[in-house]
Amino acid sequence: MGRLIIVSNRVAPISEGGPAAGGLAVGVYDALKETGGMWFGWSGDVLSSGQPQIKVEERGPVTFATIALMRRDYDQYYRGFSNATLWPAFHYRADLVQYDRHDFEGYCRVNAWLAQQLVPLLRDDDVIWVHDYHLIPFAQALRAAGVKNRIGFFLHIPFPASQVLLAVPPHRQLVEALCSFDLLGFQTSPDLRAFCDYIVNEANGSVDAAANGPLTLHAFGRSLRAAAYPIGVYPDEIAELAKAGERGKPVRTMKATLHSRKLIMSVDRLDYSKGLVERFRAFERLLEQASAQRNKVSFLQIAPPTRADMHAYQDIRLQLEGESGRINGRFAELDWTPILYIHKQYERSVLAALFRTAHVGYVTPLRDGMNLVAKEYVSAQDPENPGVLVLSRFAGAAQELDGALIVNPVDIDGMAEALARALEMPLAERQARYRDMMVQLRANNVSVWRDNFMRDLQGITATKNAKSGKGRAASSGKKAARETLAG
Ligand code: ADQ
Repeated sequence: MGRLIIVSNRVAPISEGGPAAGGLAVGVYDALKETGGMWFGWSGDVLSSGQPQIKVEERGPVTFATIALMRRDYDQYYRGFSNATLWPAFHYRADLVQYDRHDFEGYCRVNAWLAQQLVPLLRDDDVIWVHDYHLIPFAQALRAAGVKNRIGFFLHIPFPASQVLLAVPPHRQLVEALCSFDLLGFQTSPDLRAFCDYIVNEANGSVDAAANGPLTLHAFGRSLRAAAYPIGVYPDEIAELAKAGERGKPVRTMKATLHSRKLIMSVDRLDYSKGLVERFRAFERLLEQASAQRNKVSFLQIAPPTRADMHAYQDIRLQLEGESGRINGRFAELDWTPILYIHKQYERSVLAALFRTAHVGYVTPLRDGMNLVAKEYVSAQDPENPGVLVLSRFAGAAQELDGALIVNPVDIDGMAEALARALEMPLAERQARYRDMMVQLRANNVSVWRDNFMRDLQGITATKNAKSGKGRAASSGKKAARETLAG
């Protein structure tokens, strides 16, 4: 097999075990460090003048090839079309969608430019795996540059229902561009279904169901494959990190602060899709309605700011600071602050150890492609005395984690009830729910996610080359590892 070439907007400056607030960085790096290969993308630097140059660095089995963006490219491609248009639309926030046709032109221009930068680094047998919404036109651009390699795409965020996608003016160009990939991967079957719905009802295309393995789609004069590949974590590695950190300083400090109170814990990038305001209000409702919980429970919200130069993100930050101040002002006592709201990033080992200390993992996004925090929280628990996951039905993870208490993140009373139930849940029920979820997390870890996607991508070429038409090998049978439209 040729090298695996990962392409994503941001190539994270990851040092082993260090902080990496972003699910794509965590998942992709975990997947790539096992197989080795190259990771290509933006360095995170923005230049006001000069000419960006590719920087190639070897770190263990992984070669990092990064390049800076010019200021205008950053504004149009990253802040503009990717994060002011696609991000809100794909998270069902049509009310927040901002569209500027010049930003879309910039988005396409940067995709074409990045593709041209990658071409000289490619070998004929490389397999290219492109990640996320910043790079939807990337395969089209590589094909225009004559690249014939297999190219797959994985969407880390939700794929919206057609009626929501139509709010993005160049929706048709975007879906046509997606059809230049050989294989499309989505987080869940509802995302896959939404994409197929667009293909059939808006693009006049067709979908051939498969008994197992990816669907075959025909649209815009091309045939491609598509399936759901839910991203995972390494649950046993996280469990070890969490156990090792149990007696560490962060956990000791946290326990000293708690004074035997119970802990509800959330970790998110500070983003309006994560449902933080509703979450704070549901915690407030818990304190209002279950007065016995006052001074008996604290809520730790860790939320490092991201995209801080965008208005929508400044707004959510201000709103949350207002809410936490208001709720603390209302309920705090001399020896108790109900909400601890922290903006810092932490090392993965510290987060894992804190998760193990928390009686409730409180993960309630309004929409989320998957949500790795939900999976990390469960993985970090002590099997003898596990905590309870309270999880939004709109996180992709809710498709898999049946053992969680599933909530609707706009139902403040419902979430407050779920918190109360989680805080009081008997040990036997907590253990049973934890065991169920761990079976699922182990069966569908990051390697399974990567291997299933890569096998299907390789399988497409094998089928094409051999012209056998016999399709791909049978699946490994692991539940939810590859869901089809029927799944
Ligand atoms: P994100 O929106 O970033 O990811 P998520 O999946 O929860 O969301 O991943 C966040 C990651 O960053 C987790 O691994 C978490 O531990 C880490 N993290 C968050 N805050 C941190 C902090 N303060 N310090 C250190 N680490 C922190 C996108 C999609 C998701 C999808 C992932 C992966 O939006 O839906 O699950 O990609 O596909």
